[in-house]
This record gives sequence, C-alpha cells and structure tokens, in this order.
Amino acid sequence: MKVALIFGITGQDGSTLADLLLSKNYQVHGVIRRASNFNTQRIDHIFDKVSLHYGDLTDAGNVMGIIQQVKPDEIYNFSAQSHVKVSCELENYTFQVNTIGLLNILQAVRTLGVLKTKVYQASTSEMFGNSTDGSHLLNENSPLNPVSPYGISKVAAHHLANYYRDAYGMFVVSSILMNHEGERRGPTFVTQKIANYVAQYKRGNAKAPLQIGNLNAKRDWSHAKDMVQGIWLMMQHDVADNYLLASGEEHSVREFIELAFNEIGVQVVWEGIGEQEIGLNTQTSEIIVQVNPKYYRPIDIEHLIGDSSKARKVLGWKPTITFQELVSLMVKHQLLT
Ligand code: NAP
Ligand code: G4F
Repeated sequence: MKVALIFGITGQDGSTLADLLLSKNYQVHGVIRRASNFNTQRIDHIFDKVSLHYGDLTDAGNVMGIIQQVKPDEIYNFSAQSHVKVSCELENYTFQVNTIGLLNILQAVRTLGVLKTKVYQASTSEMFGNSTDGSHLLNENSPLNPVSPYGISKVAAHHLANYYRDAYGMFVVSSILMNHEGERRGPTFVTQKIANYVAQYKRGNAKAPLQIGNLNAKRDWSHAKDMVQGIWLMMQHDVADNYLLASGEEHSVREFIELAFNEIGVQVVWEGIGEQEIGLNTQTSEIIVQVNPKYYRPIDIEHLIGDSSKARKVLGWKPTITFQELVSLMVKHQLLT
C-alpha cells in the first residue's frame, strides 16, 4: 500500500486527489489547519478513511515532523494562498505560504534523507502573466512574466522545485495548471461566484445584480477531477519532470455567465461599455449583471490558453469534461445545495 501525504487536503484539489488516491488503495494522510470553525466540508465524506494532522506549511518544524512521522512515498503540495486578487493585499503572507512553504517541504525531505519520497508542486498558469495575446498556446517552455504577487511567489516555488530536482536528484514534479474548477471550487473564484448567483436567482433569492469585475478576461478552464488524474500520472512516471495541463480552449468570464444563466433558461443581453456595462434578462429586461470595479485587479491577465501535448503524449492524459459540461455541473450542484 502506497502512502501519500497531501498538504492542502481541505481545498478543492487536495480533497479531489484524496478521493482518487483512496480509490487506488493508498493510505492517505492530510494536513489541516486549525480554524475557528470546521474547515473539513470537502473531506467529511472520507473523514474516517484518511489520517489528518494539524499543521501549517509556514511552520518548518511542523512540516518536518509530519513528514518524519508519516514517511510518505508521495507528497502532494496543494497548500497555498491561492487567490490572485487577495495576494495583492497579502503579499508577504502569500510568499510565506506559496514559496517558503514549498521550501520547508523540500528541505525536510532532503534533511531527513528520505530522497526516494516523491514531491509534487502545484504550479500555475498565472506564472505566465500576459505572455500571450491568445494567438498562441502556452507550454512548459513559454516565458514566465507574472503580474501578481501570487504569480511571482509561484514562479519562485517552481524554480525551487527545478533546483531541488537538478541539484539533489530528488523526484520533484512541478505541474503548470491552467484554471480548473468544479463543484468544490471556493466561493470567491469567479466561476463558483457566478454558479452560486445563478442558483440564488433561480430561487428568487438574489437581492441585487451579480457584481462582477473583468468580463473579458479569458481562461482555459478544466474540471478539477481531470487535473488530479494528470497530477497522479506525473507522479507515477519513471522520470520527474514538469508538465502543463490544459483543455486547449479559452473562454471569457462573459461566456461563463451566459452559459450559466442558460442552464436556468435565462438569456443574457449586454448593454453599455466598461464600468457601465450591464447584463439584462432578455425575457424580463431586469438587470442581472453589473460591472463593479471593486473586483478589478492592479494588473489582470487577459488570455490564458495552454498546450498540454507533452502530458498527452508522455502520460496519455487528456481532459474528459468539456467547458459546457463544467458550467452545467457547477450550476446544477449549486441548485442542489
Ligand atoms: P484552494 O481550494 O484554495 O485550497 C488551498 C489549500 O491550501 C486549502 O486546503 C487551504 O487550507 C490550504 N492552505 C492555505 N494556507 C495554508 C497554510 N499556511 N498551511 C497549510 N495549508 C494551507 O486551492 P485549489 O484550487 O485546490 O488549488 C490547489 C493548488 O493548486 C494551489 O497551490 C493553487 O495555487 C494551485 N493551482 C490551482 C489552480 C486552480 O485553478 N484551482 C490552478 C493552478 C494552480 P484551508 O482549507 O484551511 O484554507
Ligand atoms: O476565478 P479567478 O479569481 O481565477 P484566477 O485569478 O485566474 O486564478 C485561479 O487560476 C489560477 C490559474 O491560472 C490559479 F493559479 C489560482 O490559484 C486560481 O485558482 O479569476 C478569473 C478571472 C480573472 O481575470 C478575474 O479578473 O475572472 C476575473 N473576474 C471578474 N470578476 C473575477 C471577478 N474574479 C473573481 N475572483 N471575482 C470576480 O468577481
């Protein structure tokens, strides 16, 4: 039985990977943070099947102690201050968790001399910044031009992963993940915010129009289940390497909103431009979407679209859930909750 240790098991990806690893008969350990309220909603259904350890990635001694105790075959690092806009306000903290946090894992594995332990790092398409205007696909070799503290912290971590692999021969995989969402997505990311609003609107509980920032930003959106499948495959490969996972399609926030409302039989028509833009329910002329500059970022990424041909060729990975299916799954899930 393989032993896995998941940092960030309470998050979208960590909990989704835990389900996958349990289905493959792993012994699964996860690190959870002490919170003033329950933070285990995403793992409540497997609570008796996983071993949980209190921890925090910024506490090097704690990280070392957990790794020494669990002796994992595979460590998956999903822990992060993962919100891009929040990183513009919590700069220092974002680096402590996203960069120093990974360093704490790498140093622990090296110091403990458990060099056969494989380490996975969740890197991100946010590292590319505005490297493309959407006219070409980003891949593992594309330039990294991050435009947020989050992106910069993840670039440093990505380089640390490369360094530990090259300098010490450790099995360290860093995957560049394009956006991925799903039923477990955090409520402050744009897709879940939209899906949640649409369900409230359907129930007649929406008190004001959906407040939204940059409608024209385009992202390459996949489902988290497809991503964790690719992540697991990377960790089973003979050689540690970096892989980019993507659907290869980009869609705008505006398209996501239109499709989400279509799920409840509402068509959206747009009027106005910039901060004055609104979305109307075509049947009732009611304003259902309103641009709110509060959700703008100091610098936003306008296009993200990826080329995952390396992962498809080497790992045999491909996404199975389309963009349309993703939107539908998320809205249906919100309608049930
Ligand atoms: P998420 O839902 O925000 O989960 C983040 C996890 O990190 C949570 O379990 C959180 O614990 C934990 N965490 C935060 N600070 C921590 C700390 N100081 N010590 C220990 N744990 C801490 O993120 P996600 O969407 O699953 O993403 C997983 C990883 O992939 C992240 O590293 C993210 O940056 C990266 N990524 C995500 C995407 C995407 O589109 N989802 C794309 C590219 C890369 P709490 O539950 O207690 O908050
Ligand atoms: O959903 P988002 O907050 O995701 P973002 O910034 O792309 O980051 C996510 O994907 C990254 C991978 O590229 C991950 F590394 C990161 O951890 C996270 O999972 O925003 C998506 C787009 C942005 O352009 C944003 O400006 O939606 C735009 N947007 C428009 N209105 C909004 C809103 N974003 C949020 N969160 N809230 C809004 O009201």
